[in-house]
Amino acid sequence: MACKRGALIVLEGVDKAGKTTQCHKLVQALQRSGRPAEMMRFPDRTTTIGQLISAYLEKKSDLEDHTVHLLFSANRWELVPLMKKKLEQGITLVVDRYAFSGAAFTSAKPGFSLDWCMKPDMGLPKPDVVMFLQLSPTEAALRGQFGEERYENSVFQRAVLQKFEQLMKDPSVNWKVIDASQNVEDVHMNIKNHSLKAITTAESQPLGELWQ
Ligand code: 2DT
Repeated sequence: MACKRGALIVLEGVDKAGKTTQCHKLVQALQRSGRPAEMMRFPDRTTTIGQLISAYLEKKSDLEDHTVHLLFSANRWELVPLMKKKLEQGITLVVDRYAFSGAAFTSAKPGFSLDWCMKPDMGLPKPDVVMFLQLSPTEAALRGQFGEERYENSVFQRAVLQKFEQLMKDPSVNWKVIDASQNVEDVHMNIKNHSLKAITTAESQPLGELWQ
């Protein structure tokens, strides 16, 4: 019998919501319970495309806005064969940001429609669940200063949050909103419960295609 596929689990949210911490905790918890799981993150700054993106985010280079949007998308597409292979091997992938960050961040810039921003990512492997770690801009600010990278300022983050809210209205995606203002362990339990359900569902369902 072919092995059951792993689940594609995505964590999204504005800066400081705790995505990376929660991704690590989830992978550890799944592994400890005997479920194969690995973490991925986008942008994946290790590839050639990822290095161009990283230089842009660190403000070491400037890139035209459409161009960088397409690079973020290309950075996901270049990893699709690896993602599919791992999922087919029964490995659950826990992903820190995905196409939703892509669409939300670029469409928060002037002159970009959400529709245009979603197009390059249409057909990507569809997550079995997308958990949005919700934190108000006021609470995010209480968690400390923003860093020095591009996009790390409260005005832009508010615009990004509005775009995420628009994306979450799409019923074709299995969104779960997580209250990220709770303590780390409570957030973790919440995320783990949704993930276990997604893993069970994924076992009997083929991987879908995003936004189509
Ligand atoms: P972190 O590496 O700290 O998560 O920051 N971004 C991300 C985009 O603009 N488009 C995308 O497609 C993705 C995945 C969000 C990465 C920064 O890059 C932004 C914050």
